[in-house]
Amino acid sequence: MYKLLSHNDLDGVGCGIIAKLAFGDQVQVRYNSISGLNREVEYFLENHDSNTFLMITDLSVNEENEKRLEEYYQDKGGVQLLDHHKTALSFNDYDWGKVVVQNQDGTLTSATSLLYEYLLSQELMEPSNVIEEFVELVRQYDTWEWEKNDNQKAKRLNTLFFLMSINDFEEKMVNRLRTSEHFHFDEFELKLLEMEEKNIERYIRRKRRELVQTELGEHYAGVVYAESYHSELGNELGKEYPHLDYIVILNIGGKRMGFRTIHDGVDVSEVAGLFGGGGHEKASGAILTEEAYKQFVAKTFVLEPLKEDAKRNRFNQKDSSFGTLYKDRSDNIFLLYQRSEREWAIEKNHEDMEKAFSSFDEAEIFLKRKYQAWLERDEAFVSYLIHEVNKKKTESSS
Ligand SMILES: [Mn+2]
Repeated sequence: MYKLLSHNDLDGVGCGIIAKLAFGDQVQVRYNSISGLNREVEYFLENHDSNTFLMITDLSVNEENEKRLEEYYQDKGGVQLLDHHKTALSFNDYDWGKVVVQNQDGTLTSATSLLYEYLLSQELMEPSNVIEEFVELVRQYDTWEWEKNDNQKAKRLNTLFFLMSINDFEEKMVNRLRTSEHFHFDEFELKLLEMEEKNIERYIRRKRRELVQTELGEHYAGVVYAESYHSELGNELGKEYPHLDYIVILNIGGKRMGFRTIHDGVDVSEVAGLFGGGGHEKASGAILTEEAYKQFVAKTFVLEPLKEDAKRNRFNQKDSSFGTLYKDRSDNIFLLYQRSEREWAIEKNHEDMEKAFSSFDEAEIFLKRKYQAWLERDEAFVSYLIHEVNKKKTESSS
């Protein structure tokens, strides 16, 4: 017999699906939250029968269970831990631990891809096209490579995962991977996905107007309250407000918070670490402690949300040769323009700010961080220009 303890997200459940394909009813699978795993491991160690081989995927155990598993292994117990989180790399010190973050070719790994390769290498499973396709979709979703590759199928797989119970999803996928040549969604699922995607779009549009800006250490963060669609939300808000280093998503009811960044230079697993959490460079999480509550909830409660840049402008465009007009909540008006070949400057209320920037983006980041300014609409830009022209006329005629 096998027992698999895995994470309760798509990648974790992907492991359960692969295990069921390999072992059928010879495997018992339990999906856990990050905090639930240790209880399950303790239960196993106290109640197992020695013929059961324990596998742990996409999660790692606490220090106490780490020691107990090592004793169990030394005592001839069968155990294998497979993970791809860089915070778990120290488990490679054990014979029963295998943590790989990156493949030889530089692509990132996922727990599902590691388990599939492991089972193939142990000859516990036969290679198959459709399973390989499924594993690759899960891997691309879990590592966010799908975004770079615009792999909508990978994204949709995760959307579908959240639309049904874990058991239904697992059963459906096991059947599909057993019987199909290639991985596909059926007609009903496609309809569901379409509806859900519209739903997510509306949700994100609403949340975009609720984002507040705060500073923590050297970083600028956007804070938003949300219970669903954390990945999509973190990604969309990050792109909408690129001057923010990362997005904090607060789930007050669940007393949890998630951190997401779209920037390569920012490591949100470090930010989560400040509050006792962890995760990946681009996505991490932690429990909403009292300290975090003060930082992200109490401190930001009085703030007004960021205003979105005007959309669909024809004239007031970023990095235009006429300059670009911004406004802030105190009615300050900023004109960002290119002063010389390598220099951008800002006029605040028609006065030079006596600051130079080496690019348009650098100047805009300054404006947005310091003043939370937004791109004005065309009408305001046009009247600003007319005002400037008239002023010059009056100056030259007097
Ligand atoms: Mn994973």
